[in-house]
Amino acid sequence: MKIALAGKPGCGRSTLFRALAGSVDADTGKPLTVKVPDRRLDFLESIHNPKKNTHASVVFFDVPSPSFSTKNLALIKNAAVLTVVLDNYALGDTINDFREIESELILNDMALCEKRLARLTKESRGTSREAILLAKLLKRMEDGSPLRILGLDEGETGILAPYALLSLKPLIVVSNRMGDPVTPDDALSGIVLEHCGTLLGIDTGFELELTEIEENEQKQFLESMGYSSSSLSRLIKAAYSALDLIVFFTMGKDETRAWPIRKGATALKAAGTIHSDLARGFIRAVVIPYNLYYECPDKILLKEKGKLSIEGKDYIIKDGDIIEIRFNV
Ligand SMILES: Nc1nc2c(ncn2[C@@H]2O[C@H](COP(=O)(O)OP(=O)(O)O)[C@@H](O)[C@H]2O)c(=O)[nH]1
Ligand SMILES: [Mg+2]
Repeated sequence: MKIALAGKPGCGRSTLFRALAGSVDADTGKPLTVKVPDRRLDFLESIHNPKKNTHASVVFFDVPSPSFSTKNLALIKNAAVLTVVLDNYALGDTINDFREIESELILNDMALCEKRLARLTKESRGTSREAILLAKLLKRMEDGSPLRILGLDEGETGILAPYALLSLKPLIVVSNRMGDPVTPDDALSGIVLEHCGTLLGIDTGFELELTEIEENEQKQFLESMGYSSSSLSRLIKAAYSALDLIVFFTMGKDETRAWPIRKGATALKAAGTIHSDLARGFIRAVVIPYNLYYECPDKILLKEKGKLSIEGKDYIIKDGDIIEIRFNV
């Protein structure tokens, strides 16, 4: 999963990037791949002691200034989630900056939709499903609505997917140095909510300083300042939630592994995520909810107690399910 970090010059984007990298020397010109921290996976690893423990990962990009130039927009288009950093520590006016950036995204989307619509009209396809949709979207964008607030259905987002429209991307707004938790009466929080974004307060300067001290002291420091967890954890959690992702696990002597998957995915889909053979030859899934396994990390005992669920291909995967696919190819 790719997450773009964008914002106005001096907003603290690179400071956040370095804090996420856990190093003041991190090269902001390169994508940063980080493991998704997961205590549940750590527990599974401690039980199985496997040859390999595979975390889910995310990739952060620091989109250079100006973040919304044509050249840099390509970087944002490439990302699954757009994170906009707002300067709330120095002279920044977060509400004004947010509005400006949002307009930038909308204007870019409008230009693209207009171009595409003109082309469809020229090819006498002005009454096609796509053309009608584009005309509808343009009308809303003219009124200042970003596409992510329109509640488009799957068919519509499917039509739009090739255009990677910016204001349709899941949005996380980082108010740099606003403190945590975000106060609900804050004007910015109201606007971000209206725009269907997720607002996080992150003190990027403080988080970067934290990377300089011992790891076990970091947690204590965070808590003493009233932060629930590191900016990395909070950003990833927000991104997973914005993308409707949950996690299931597989475990064994060779590998314990976390697999992100869309909420609502079936056991068959999960099987295919692991390997296409598992989907092709799917027989059934053996499912153990993580909490059950945490309390009794012994599969044989769980089986004797009748606690293993045997599920078919239409079973809906739940967050934290530990699954084993029985298959035959
Ligand atoms: N005190 C303080 N300084 C910050 C914070 N975030 C950024 N800065 C400073 O603001 C300047 C610009 O930050 P930088 O991350 O390079 O901005 P960018 O242009 O968005 O990449 C740097 O001198 C940072 O040290 C913060 O949360 N607190
Ligand atoms: Mg920078």
